[in-house]
Amino acid sequence: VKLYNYWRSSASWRVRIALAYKNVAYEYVAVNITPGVKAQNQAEYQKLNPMQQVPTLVLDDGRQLAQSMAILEYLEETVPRPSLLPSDPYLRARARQLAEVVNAGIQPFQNLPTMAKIGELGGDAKEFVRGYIARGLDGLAASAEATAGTFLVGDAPSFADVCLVPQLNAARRFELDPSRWPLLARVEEACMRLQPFQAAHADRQPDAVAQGAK
Ligand SMILES: N[C@@H](CCC(=O)N[C@@H](CS)C(=O)NCC(=O)O)C(=O)O
Repeated sequence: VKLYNYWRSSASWRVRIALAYKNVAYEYVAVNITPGVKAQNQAEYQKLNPMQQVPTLVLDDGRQLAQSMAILEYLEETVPRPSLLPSDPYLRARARQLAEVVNAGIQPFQNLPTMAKIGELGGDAKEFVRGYIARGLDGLAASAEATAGTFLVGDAPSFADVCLVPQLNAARRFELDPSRWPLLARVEEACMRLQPFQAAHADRQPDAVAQGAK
């Protein structure tokens, strides 16, 4: 498979974690979404992903799949082991619940076009984003108390942790210190002890290195 993605994109990063966790080899195709380049808006890429966003997974037969949560579900169904969902149906739903707090409740507000629009309207985009991240992480931390073990839901990583790690990185970029949410900071540490989470880290991707990240 080929993963069209960008090193610092949190949605891309989720898919990289799942691919690494499930030991799926992939070709890394960098799409530079920085405001000065906007490679996601080029006609060629738009054919792959009409939403003009990363990530897009292109299967070996050429079919495409977008939306990181849909890609995670696809990988879970096609490569069930090791699993990124608990076996109990209620806990599976809780893992998805926590993932959606990030996917639906935070990330859309921190996306580049959203920030650009807030700026155009005369608002303080950074302050706007900071507010949504803090509100979302407050909710995430409180919700996770019911299920957390070593990870957000029990003692194995799930979709919830796959979404958490890139989101905490984004929080730092907006000058929010994750230590404000001790449970989330502790789970992030547990995740980062695992090789697949290390391999998927933004700073280790080829386009990050090329851009002289951080
Ligand atoms: N819900 C989508 C979000 C995709 C998304 O917002 N991607 C961002 C990067 S994290 C992007 O491509 N931003 C550039 C743009 O929207 O122009 C997913 O989970 O895949």
